[in-house]
Amino acid sequence: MISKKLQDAINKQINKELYSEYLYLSMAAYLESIGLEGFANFFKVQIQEERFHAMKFFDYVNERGGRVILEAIDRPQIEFKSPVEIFEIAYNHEQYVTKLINELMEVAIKENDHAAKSFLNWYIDEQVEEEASMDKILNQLKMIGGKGQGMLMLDKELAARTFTPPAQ
Ligand code: OFO
Repeated sequence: MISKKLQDAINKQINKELYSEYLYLSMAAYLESIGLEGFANFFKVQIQEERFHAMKFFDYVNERGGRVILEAIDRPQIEFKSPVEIFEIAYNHEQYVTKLINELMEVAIKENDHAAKSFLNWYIDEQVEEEASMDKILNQLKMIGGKGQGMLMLDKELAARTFTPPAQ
């Protein structure tokens, strides 16, 4: 059975994962509004990643005999200056999520919950990929200066992204 302390900490993280989904959905909406459908597709796929993260926590709390409690999701940012700003925000956000996962791991260590530590290792590894994928596109955007022919090519490339559930 999961401790109350860890259950509450994971419930908070479920809320953060759902917020990530909401933030990226808001970015997809903005990108569609300025005609960058490939960029929007990137975030629509990212939304599915975030839902996967949230549901993995959801199932884990239940599996360990805990209770999932859902809280209100914060309103995400609506307006953005450019795709470069979007990826800066997304990259910073992923670094923030990494910090939250590390804090969650600290709780599991303090609770001496080895099963939870093993479970959380998946998220530790996943965050390496999450940060890298945002950073990669941010760097590409900076290289092409966020405009011109390069933008169209990148938009086309991002249109091809599809969701594959992360390896378990
Ligand atoms: Fe993007 O990793 Fe979850 O929140």
